Amino acid sequence: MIGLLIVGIILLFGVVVVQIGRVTDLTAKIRGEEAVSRSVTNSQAKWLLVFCVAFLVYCVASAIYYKNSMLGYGPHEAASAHGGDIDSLFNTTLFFTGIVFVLTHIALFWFTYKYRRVEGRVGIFFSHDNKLELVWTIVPALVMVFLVTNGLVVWNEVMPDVDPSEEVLEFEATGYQFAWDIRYPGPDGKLGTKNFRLINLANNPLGQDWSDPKNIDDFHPTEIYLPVNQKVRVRITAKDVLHNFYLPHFRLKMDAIPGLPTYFVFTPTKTTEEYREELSKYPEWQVPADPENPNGPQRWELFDYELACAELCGKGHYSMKRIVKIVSQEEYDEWFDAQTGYYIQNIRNTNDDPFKGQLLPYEVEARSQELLTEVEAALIEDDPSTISINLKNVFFNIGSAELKDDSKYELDNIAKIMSEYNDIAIEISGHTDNTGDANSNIILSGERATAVTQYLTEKGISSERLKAVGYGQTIPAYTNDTVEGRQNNRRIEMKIISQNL
Ligand SMILES: [Cu+2]
Repeated sequence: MIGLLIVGIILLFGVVVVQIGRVTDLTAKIRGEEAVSRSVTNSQAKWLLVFCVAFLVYCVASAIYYKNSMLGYGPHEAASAHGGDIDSLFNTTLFFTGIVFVLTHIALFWFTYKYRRVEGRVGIFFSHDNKLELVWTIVPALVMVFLVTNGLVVWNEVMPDVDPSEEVLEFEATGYQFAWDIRYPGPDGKLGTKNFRLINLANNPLGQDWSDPKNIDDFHPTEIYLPVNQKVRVRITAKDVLHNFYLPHFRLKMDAIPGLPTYFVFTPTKTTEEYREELSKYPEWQVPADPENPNGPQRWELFDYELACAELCGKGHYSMKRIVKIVSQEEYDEWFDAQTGYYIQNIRNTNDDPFKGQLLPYEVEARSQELLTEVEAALIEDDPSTISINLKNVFFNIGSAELKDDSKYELDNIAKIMSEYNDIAIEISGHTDNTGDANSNIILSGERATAVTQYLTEKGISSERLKAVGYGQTIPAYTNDTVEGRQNNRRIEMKIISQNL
């Protein structure tokens, strides 16, 4: 309907223009061409002056009216350490180009008025003037030199990379059609290596090389969290076409190029909360975020920094948005601790895992803590011997009592705990599932328990504090009807049988 209306208006406008032309033609014929031409020129020249004034007033008025929506003004002061420099660079440039803009327009329209056609006036023949040439070459050159120098100074302040010895938080952003993959280093603080040949959209979107230990704890969060006042280095790259990593509130914009990683170093200086607080002082932000829900939260309350793609990279370009939260160091640490590595969540012990069936340092570490907690919990019981502790990281070769290498972590931990609590004696018991001959199961489980106590003796624990028993299949802890249950039943347990030796 609106489309039809617009077409109608355009058609009518065309008809009006054609009719005016005809009327002008007719009057010209009646009054004589010359007189008509003079009057048309005069009125055009005056109207152009009016247009010039109206245009300049409109430009200035709209700039003032929309001031608080523009970056660098009102509530939109830069939220990063370098942002102020960029804003003042823009303002300086705007100051000079603004003067040129206004003067050029005044000159343009004033000249069309002043030099309109006047009966009997002839143009001056003017071929060359050295002074004029010098003036309009030197003045813009000086202004340009000033602007470029100023720009270079800011560039050199904003763009340097971090010193290798400097402590920075580094994360990586990879653009693709149409989203960002964000990757943070885990507790080791280092991003793992990547290889584009390893990219697999199902379970390795970035092509991380899992045999690199630095990759084990890298995580892929959905939101970008950064601690306030912490220097951050973003590694920026892309997987398909050109994208652009754009954080408008931090005055950060950098191309994301496939095959050519770029970076940007910046320091956020305002938390999301502080920015919201700033916005809350402006009436245009004190309105309900959802007009249909007038009592709901206001616009400023729902504000979030965001990452956008500033390259027209395809038809889903608009959807390349990610929320950025700037928080206090404590909040950041809390968020960071709650993240789980991509490898741990998606790859560990699958067929893509190069470490399948092996213990990894983070698992050894976690288990060591867990075992100590279990022992301490048993020790505060009235009768610790009622508590069976499953030694889940003790492994044997199939059908034999030969300990696998990875068992040493668990057993070394037991030795350590027994040296610390040097007044306890323990029973190590072997258990099997219900497959095979019951008697041979008793024998095998006994031999396995003995292998454990022998290892502990070698580690300096007195054999008087150790007892090995084989229970075979007599004490199943799980059902023997499932594969998993049977696997869990094949186990080594530990019990504290006496205290205060
Ligand atoms: Cu893009």
